[in-house]
Amino acid sequence: MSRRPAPLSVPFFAPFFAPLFAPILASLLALLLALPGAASAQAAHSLELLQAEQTGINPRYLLQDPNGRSVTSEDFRGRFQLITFGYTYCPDICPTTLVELAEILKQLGDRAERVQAIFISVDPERDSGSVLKGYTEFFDPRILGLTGSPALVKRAADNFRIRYAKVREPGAAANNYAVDHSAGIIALGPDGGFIRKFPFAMPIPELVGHMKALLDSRP
Ligand SMILES: [Cu+2]
Repeated sequence: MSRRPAPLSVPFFAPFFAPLFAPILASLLALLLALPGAASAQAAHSLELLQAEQTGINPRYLLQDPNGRSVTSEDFRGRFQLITFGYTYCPDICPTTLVELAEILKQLGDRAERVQAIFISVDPERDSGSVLKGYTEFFDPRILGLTGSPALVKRAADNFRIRYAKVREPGAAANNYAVDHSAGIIALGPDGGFIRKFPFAMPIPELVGHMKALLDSRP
């Protein structure tokens, strides 16, 4: 899925926005929590098999954390990974998805220790380590922000079949652009293998239900 938001003149995540931002997040969360979830476990399982066969995802990345340390997909062996791609200036998709990741971690309680949530920025030019860290921590300190050189980011996105492209209005300043990007959350298992992709804005009760089932299936 791809969206084409209008380029922003100010970053979505600006400290002076925080007071405005909290009520927006609260209403977004209320909306997501209210949506019904009804997929049966059997149907979900069949869907996962189908997706694994069809996606062609190679779930590998080599990127950097906000402190500049190298992080690879192998670093989280033994734990599940929930990975989403985006950028901190994103007006809608990324905030929604990070609210979802934060809620999954919260609702899993202690079991969240077996899950690493990861936000990969496809906008390394603007998403410096400190910007990325501040952004993910706003939602939940357990969400790890990763990015890297444009080449490394491109390779990771290609591996995960994620598309992204800058969109700049004619005449806009060089650093004033939006980034179209694929949405959704990709789940990797404790063996590092691709499990499934959760579509954008799947209701939180469904996401949590799927994650509990996954944790149960691989004790
Ligand atoms: Cu986004």
